[in-house]
Amino acid sequence: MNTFKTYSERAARHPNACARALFELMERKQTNLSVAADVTTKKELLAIADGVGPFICVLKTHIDIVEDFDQDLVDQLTQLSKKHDFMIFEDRKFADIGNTVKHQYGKGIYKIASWSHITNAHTVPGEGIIHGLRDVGLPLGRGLLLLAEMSSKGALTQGAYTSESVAMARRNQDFVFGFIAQHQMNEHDDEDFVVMAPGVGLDVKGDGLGQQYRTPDQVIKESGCDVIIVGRGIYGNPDQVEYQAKRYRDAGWKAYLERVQKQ
Ligand code: S5P
Repeated sequence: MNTFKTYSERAARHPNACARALFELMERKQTNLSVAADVTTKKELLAIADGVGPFICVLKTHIDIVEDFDQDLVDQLTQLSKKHDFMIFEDRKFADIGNTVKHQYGKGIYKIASWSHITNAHTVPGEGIIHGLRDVGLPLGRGLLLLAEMSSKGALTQGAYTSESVAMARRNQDFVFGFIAQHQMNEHDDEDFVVMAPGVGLDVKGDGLGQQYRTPDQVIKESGCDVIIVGRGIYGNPDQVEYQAKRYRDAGWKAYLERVQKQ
């Protein structure tokens, strides 16, 4: 099973360029940590990106919550991604018909496709959403994750919804390289979807607004996910951002090593 292979073994065999680049980066930096930097000012976002940069493989953004967004923010994030060697993932959660998401991805104020290596989409509108995003993203070498399972309590992303989402990914593997989910999704050896899992915390179980946390061990070792996405657990206390990033990086990497040693 691919779950028990190392990230570099998976990089060597992966048909999707975005997945290959991510696995190579993870092995090079020895990290499977993605930080969700959900802050509302440019200054805070850049400070977090620079502080956690050495410890992460992916910086996950919600660019539309930044009150003083401008092109300079994107330019500086891009420079930081080169300086620290991480990928940028704009967590846009597209959810409209193909024609609309094309514009949302490539145009408007944010021009997400021009700077974000990875983005994601809900599958609720059907496969046209993937085709619309692919028209814009594939020529730029971008990759897409589908939301197959959500971390929040009562999420409707289960059963047939999840399996249909996986089937959509299977039919679009040139652009779709994985999922936001809570478990690994591969059904056989020819399949190697990357799973990034949010809802990760070492100290608390929830946030009072439906979020549910599991530990890096549960996510990486027991559920076979590849990347842990951690937000408030890392930036929640501004004095401890780097300390917590190291702590989660170490916990995620240890869980991965233990998993691949089982093979
Ligand atoms: O199912 C999901 C999918 C996502 S992308 N649950 C989530 O929490 N997320 C995102 O992960 C969410 O938008 C936020 O940016 C991050 C979790 O943040 P935390 O502060 O709860 O760790």
